[in-house]
Amino acid sequence: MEAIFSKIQEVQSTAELEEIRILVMGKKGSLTARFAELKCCDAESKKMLAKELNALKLRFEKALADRKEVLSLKELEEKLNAEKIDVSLFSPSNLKGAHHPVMLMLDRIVKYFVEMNFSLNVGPLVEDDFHNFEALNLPKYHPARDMQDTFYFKDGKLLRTHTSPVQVRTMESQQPPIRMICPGSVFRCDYDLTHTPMFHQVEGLVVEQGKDSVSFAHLKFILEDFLRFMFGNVKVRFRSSFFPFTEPSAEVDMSCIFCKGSGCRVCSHTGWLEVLGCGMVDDNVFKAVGYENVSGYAFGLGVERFAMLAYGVPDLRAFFESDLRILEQFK
Ligand code: 2NM
Repeated sequence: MEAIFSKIQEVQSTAELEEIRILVMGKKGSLTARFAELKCCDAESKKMLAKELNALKLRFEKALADRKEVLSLKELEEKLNAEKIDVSLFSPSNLKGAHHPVMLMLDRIVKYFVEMNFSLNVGPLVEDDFHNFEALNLPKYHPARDMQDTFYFKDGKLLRTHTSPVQVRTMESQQPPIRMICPGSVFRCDYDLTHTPMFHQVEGLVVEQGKDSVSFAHLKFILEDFLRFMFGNVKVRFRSSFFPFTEPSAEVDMSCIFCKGSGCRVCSHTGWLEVLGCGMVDDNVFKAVGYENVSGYAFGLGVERFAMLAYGVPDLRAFFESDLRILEQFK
């Protein structure tokens, strides 16, 4: 046994120490075997032997623990030395940050409207029912308010499904004239090849005092001019449509930028790409914010869709996977 105590002082690693522990105290260990001897002797010698073995065991455990403390510290120090990083060394890696393509596109969209004298407004992502739905002429039980499309919180609040609530808040706190855009993230409970639960929108709103101050012609001009700024010399058409918050409403198509209108896979062989929604703001929206005798137009677009078209990105997921091989291409 004394040989083992000197061996404990000699070993140079915690692994070797563990081998010794197993040799002595393991299932088939030498000390374990001696404890087994306790079964086969009379009460008096059992007492004496037990006393001796227990003392030996305690001494052995203490020797192990003391040596382990010294060796662990030594091993930690060796590990730290081996993994030492000299932060003052020149880095051979050349990774630099860059703007995300969706943000590049957003900047370009914002640039156009700021040059056209629109102001920029932002608002909360967590909204209430009134600002996201009710004030926008989306009454209770409208399908768009379905749990399936909207992320609701337990208290009835929700994640905004469009940026229009920012415009409602602006109209509540300001009198016309209003000339604004509101860029930002919006949330819908939707996830497939062409939808992500979070995406970015830019919505615009122009309101002036007087029933006939702002016309559909103003709306047509600004959107046509905007699309030519973004995509070059495209053809633009307005298709009659429906939104609860505008009347009349229209969807805006531009000639396909990939096939120049002759038909391809991107435009489903129609020659046209749908890029915007718009219309004259519904009187019910003005009523909800306490406006009287005004007129105005509004429009909305999805930034990811614009980025896909402008940069020729065929898969929406490319914007959300943070794959450097893709992001690097937008430096
Ligand atoms: C769209 C299409 C048409 C819109 C309307 C409003 C508001 F607040 F003034 F009523 N904001 N945005 C609007 C109108 C949005 O997105 C496709």
